[in-house]
Amino acid sequence: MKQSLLFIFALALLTLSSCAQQKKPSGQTPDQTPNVIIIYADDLGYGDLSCYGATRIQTPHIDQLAKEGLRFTDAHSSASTCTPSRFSILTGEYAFRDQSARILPGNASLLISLDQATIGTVFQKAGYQTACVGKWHVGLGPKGGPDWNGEITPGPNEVGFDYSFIFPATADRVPTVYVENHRVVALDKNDPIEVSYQHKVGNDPTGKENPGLLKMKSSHGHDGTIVNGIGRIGWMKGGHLARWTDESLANDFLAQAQMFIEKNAHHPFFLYYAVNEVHVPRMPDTRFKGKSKLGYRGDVILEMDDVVGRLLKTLDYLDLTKNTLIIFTSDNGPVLDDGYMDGAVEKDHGHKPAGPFRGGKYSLFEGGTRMPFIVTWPGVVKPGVSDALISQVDLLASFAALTHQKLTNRDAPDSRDMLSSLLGRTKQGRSSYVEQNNGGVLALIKGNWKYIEPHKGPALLKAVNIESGLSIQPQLYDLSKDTGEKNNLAGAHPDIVKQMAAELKQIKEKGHTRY
Ligand code: NG6
Ligand code: CA
Repeated sequence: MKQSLLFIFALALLTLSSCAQQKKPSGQTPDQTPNVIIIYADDLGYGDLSCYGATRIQTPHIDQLAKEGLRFTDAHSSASTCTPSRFSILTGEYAFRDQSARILPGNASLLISLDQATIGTVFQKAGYQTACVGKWHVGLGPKGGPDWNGEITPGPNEVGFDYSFIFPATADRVPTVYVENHRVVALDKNDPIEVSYQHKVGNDPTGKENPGLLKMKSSHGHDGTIVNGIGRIGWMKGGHLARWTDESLANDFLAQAQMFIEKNAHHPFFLYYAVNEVHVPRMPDTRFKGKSKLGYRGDVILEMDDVVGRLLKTLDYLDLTKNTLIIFTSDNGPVLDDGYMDGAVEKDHGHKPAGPFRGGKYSLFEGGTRMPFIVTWPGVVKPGVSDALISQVDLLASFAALTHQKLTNRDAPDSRDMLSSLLGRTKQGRSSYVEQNNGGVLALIKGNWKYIEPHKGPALLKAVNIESGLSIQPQLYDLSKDTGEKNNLAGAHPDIVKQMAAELKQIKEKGHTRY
């Protein structure tokens, strides 16, 4: 009798604990494993949001996130261009370790190895449903590139995402199509897609031959196939029904993000939501054209703020806000003229897209990698501002910690568990970290010091009018006194230069920094 009572008691306990494990995240108390959303903007600078000091533009929805969450002032992407930054945020590995992790053409093969941990696989192992919606730009398909007319694999679904709705590279690169899981959306077998970055394919007009057909002229490059009145990089043939309309990009991605959230309202989810804004070609939804008075660049910032607001509303509506951790950040610094005449330069009206920092996209100066970075998790993350030094490369290990997982030495070689900093439990950040430009030239930040390794190259990137941060002399800046990186102290502190150069060399040779 006693024994059977004990048995029933044990059974009840077991049932209770398994119920607790299966409990739905919706409406939970906030200390349990949350849903996680990364909103990853494109080319959005530190100074582009009103919560980061912009006065010429107002971003009320993102400001609301900043008001309710933790706003970081010293958070970084790992690179000042897209592909390496995205590679790092996804894999927790510094992208300079892979020579091919540079701005990729639209037909490049998948950069991420199938046995590599990603932020997606971390959440999958924790039992989450995962999705990637938006810009991808880390390659698709096997060596030689993807088969646009068949199964496109491997891609996001093979590296940690249960669902994906993406465009392959950038909005200015062919093919200008959506890929849902393994297929081009609205593919027409009678109009097969062909893509080339070497030579013209097909008979569609190009920006070079038919500039009269353009609704937005290019300032440099972008003279390949014209899609939706805009010249692209590269040439494409076919897929006419599948080609997107730039004006709908923000809405289309938002709709997919919302559907994924809705579908998983009663199941833990992770959403990597990589919005297209504010990358070129900037062609906002008609509701936003002219709204900012800063040209289309300002208009797409407003549009991005609007879609963020609508995403937050969806979470509210589904009663998920309380148990959702959101990170809002960007992949690299800002640029005004990135190859199209869209009014960004003429109408900047004193707006400072990189805030107080020098340089921007493509640059090794802080403007290239110092990012807006906001974390919200109501009831857990206390509102405030944090000066902790963190890098996007840390998200993988931090998410592993959030979901109580151990990483092996094969995983995420440069990702550090910064969960306490991200949640505001400490103001302490990393002691050092590495950032790079698109060509893999490196800078090391350690304490107050920033060292940029010597490298040949133009000081000014003329086409985009951005200082590259390159010099054949070593550069050393004291960021605690000189955020603008104006005063090169390398000559005054040869010992520090030597030490930092040696450390950088060791970081390169060792192949990892987490262990
Ligand atoms: C450059 C493009 C630029 C942009 C960038 C990638 C030209 C002249 N410039 O080569 O428009 O597409 O690549 O941007 O073609 S990123 O944000 O994806 O890194
Ligand atoms: Ca970018």
